Amino acid sequence: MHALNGKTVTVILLTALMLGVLYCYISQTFRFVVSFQEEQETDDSSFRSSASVVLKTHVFHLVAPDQNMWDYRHLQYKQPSIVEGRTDVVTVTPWLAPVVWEGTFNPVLLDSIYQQQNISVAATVFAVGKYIMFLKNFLETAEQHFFVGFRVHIYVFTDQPNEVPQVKMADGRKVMVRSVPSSNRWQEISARRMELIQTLIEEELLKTTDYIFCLDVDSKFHGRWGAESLGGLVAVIHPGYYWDSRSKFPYERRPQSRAYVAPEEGDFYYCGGAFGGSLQEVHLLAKTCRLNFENDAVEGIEAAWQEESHLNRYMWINKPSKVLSPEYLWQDFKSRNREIHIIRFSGVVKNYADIRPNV
Ligand code: 48C
Repeated sequence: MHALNGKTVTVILLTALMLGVLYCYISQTFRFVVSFQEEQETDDSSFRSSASVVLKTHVFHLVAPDQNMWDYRHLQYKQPSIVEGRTDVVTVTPWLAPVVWEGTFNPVLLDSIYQQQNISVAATVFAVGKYIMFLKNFLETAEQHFFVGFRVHIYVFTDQPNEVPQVKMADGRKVMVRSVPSSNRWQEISARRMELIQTLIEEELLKTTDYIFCLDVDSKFHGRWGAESLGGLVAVIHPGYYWDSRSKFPYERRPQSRAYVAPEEGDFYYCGGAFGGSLQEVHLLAKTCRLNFENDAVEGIEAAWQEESHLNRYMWINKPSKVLSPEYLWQDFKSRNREIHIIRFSGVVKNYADIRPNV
């Protein structure tokens, strides 16, 4: 047998090295997969594929994404702490729902987790009568701040569909216009939103959308509103009352109304102009508020702040699973309090006498 020449030996050694590297990589990856699978087996004894576990619990299964194909490093970020953080605000409710404030979450981490879940988000906004004048700023600022980088459909309900402004939107984001009749009572326009949200969910969203947020049109976005706001039933603390005692909240106080909240009851005062969550939760909220509003009307009573009163009664009984701070619906006429580190969405200054069909 001829002695192996130098070149052949080199080729053999290089091939062996490549095979060794490949083996290490595959065994490394396989170990993770097997360990995850084993974990599932031991966790729930009967064998279920990891995929079925992820599919079943995708809502609560927050997976940190790989940075890239070739190594198993993940997103790097500042070490979190459970002993150092914001001390000027409360960040959890008595029923252990998070209260979202600036500085309590990592937006890059959250986006990297939820981008993988391929979620779709809907928003509803009503622009009836003279309120159409607010729509352009609403839509343009939503494009800059509301779930940027996600699939978003904004449903605009209006009595003037031809007046809806054209706004350039990124891929996967679009405006859907729905015609609604006008009314000569702003209270009716506002309250009817619950019925229209309920039917929109039933007729169009249940099979296509994961989350929905229902927002006032006479407002603009000024900062990020993103994946940190996702949850089952999501409420927004009203900027006007979060320092007040509950007896001062403008709840409906007449026991005859289905929106009634007694003086010693109530957690927070929530906005009617911003709420959301999963399709199922928001459908139940809208349906319940609509029915209670209609049944009150049959008995000749209209709650103090229409559907906002019914929403507050609903959230007293059905606790929200995530609470957004007043950063998520401020009021431009107010000066910024020290605990408000960012204004994300805010009601614009307006004269109701100029824009409401009746004051
Ligand atoms: O679209 C209208 N037209 C009206 O004439 C009265 C209310 N509305 C909608 O209802 C707007 O979407 C408003 O944002 C919402 C009720 N909210 C407000 O009027 C203030 N944000 C309190």
